[in-house]
Amino acid sequence: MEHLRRLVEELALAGYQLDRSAYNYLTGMNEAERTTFARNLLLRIVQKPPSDRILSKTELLEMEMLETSLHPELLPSVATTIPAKQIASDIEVIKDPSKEIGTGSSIEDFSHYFRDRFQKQLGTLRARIDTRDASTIGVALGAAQNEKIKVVAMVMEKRESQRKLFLQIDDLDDNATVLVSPDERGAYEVAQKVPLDQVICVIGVRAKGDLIVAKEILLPDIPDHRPHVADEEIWAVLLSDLHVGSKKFLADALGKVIDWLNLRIGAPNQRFIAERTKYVVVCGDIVDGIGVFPRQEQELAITDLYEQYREAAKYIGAIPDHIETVILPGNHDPVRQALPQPAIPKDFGGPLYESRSLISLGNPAEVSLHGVRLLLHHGRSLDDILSSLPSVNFTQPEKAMKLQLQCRHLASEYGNRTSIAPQRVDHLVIQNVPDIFHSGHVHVVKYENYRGTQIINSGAWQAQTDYQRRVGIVPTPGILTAVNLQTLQVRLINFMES
Ligand code: D5M
Ligand code: FE
Ligand code: ZN
Repeated sequence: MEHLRRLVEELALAGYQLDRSAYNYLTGMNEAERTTFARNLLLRIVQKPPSDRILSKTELLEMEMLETSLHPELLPSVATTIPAKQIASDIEVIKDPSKEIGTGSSIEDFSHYFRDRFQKQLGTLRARIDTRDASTIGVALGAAQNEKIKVVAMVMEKRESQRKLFLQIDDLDDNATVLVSPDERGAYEVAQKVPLDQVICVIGVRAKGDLIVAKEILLPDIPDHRPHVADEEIWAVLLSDLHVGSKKFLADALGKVIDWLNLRIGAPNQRFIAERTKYVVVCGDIVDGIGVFPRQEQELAITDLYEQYREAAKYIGAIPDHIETVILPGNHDPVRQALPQPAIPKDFGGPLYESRSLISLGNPAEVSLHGVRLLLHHGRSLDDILSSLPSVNFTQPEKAMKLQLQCRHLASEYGNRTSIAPQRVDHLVIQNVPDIFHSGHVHVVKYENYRGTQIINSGAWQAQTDYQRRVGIVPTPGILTAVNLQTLQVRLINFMES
């Protein structure tokens, strides 16, 4: 009778009711017959909606005669089985900084940190055919004037003079000055966008003094690649920036997401995704927090951190049990601000942890879902990158994320608004090429495929804040991003619409 109840519910959602004759007709069937009948019935209703809202047995029989021609993707399932329940979860945590975070920040750690960053990025560049033979700055400066040279070094300083860019570079042993003229267009464009403290390869010629004239500048970059994909059709829902506790938190929209995941609402093609959703990943800013910026209390509906998590737990706890849920902290969650951040602690986040089983990771983290590798990062450093990238604005987080992939680093510049804790190792280097790179923070939904990696910024569930209005930031809240792990195709569902 469970199936019959679901059919009645689905019909009600579509605006139809069964009269007694129709109900009796259905209860007279056996379970298997009823399942098939129900599936076809819903399909026909989508295809050729009956004019009468109350369906009798006669109408059911008439509809049974109609041919169906819908695409199988649109099959509204009154499924006896929900695909995501049938498929076992396949999740592996590849990297979680939580376990490795030390106290850090001694002078020794600081030099260790940069040495580790340099070595890792040098390793990436050495793996490339075109940069394999790069030398040190010392060797390059020993070359004769006008001789061709190729060095790997870190950008320490950037300045502009008479339309030319000058990069001060350092390879931990020596330093040099690189002159980049706008006439070398490719090199100039890279020099413009390269963040400070980024490791690059400079190809050029030796000039006087400590000067190198650049012909080409290469970032470590990711190779054009074929991503890993899942064997079967399974979807992951990517969320971020819930900001529960803020006056601008969109409770109705997020409530609808939960209803949709529980198959209570949604058009057939949206339901199709919910039925195949095996993972929900929440990439930080779960709550709005307390004291994150001056006078934030004026923007809070819930002024107690624990209560904010208690409210958030109502949503997280209502995600169906068969969906694995991964959470990360953002800059509004109560963990240290410096990257890498540890997982949300149990003392504040208690209600979340009690609400369901969770995979709670630090920021940034890496997981594999059915073999698909995801790099997860809240995205605080996107502010720094977006404000310094020429001809890019805050509505283009995907462009900043693309630059992070090219730099193979999540926050190259040290000492800007994004604080970095100098650990002995640099957790922010992108060592593995991700198949999906997921961030939030900017509150603007955008996605783009870059060399086989699906870049996704998952927007927010908070309407425009007063701060954002003052500085002219227009977010795109209430739009959900879902990704098919078999194809890496992205689908957006707008939960602000009814
Ligand atoms: O950040 C959401 C977006 O808004 C992100 O692009 C930064 C920007 N933002 C929001 N509040 C501030 C303040 N007070 N200063 C600077 N930038 C801000 P979120 O992490 O959700 O606050
Ligand atoms: Fe946010
Ligand atoms: Zn944020």
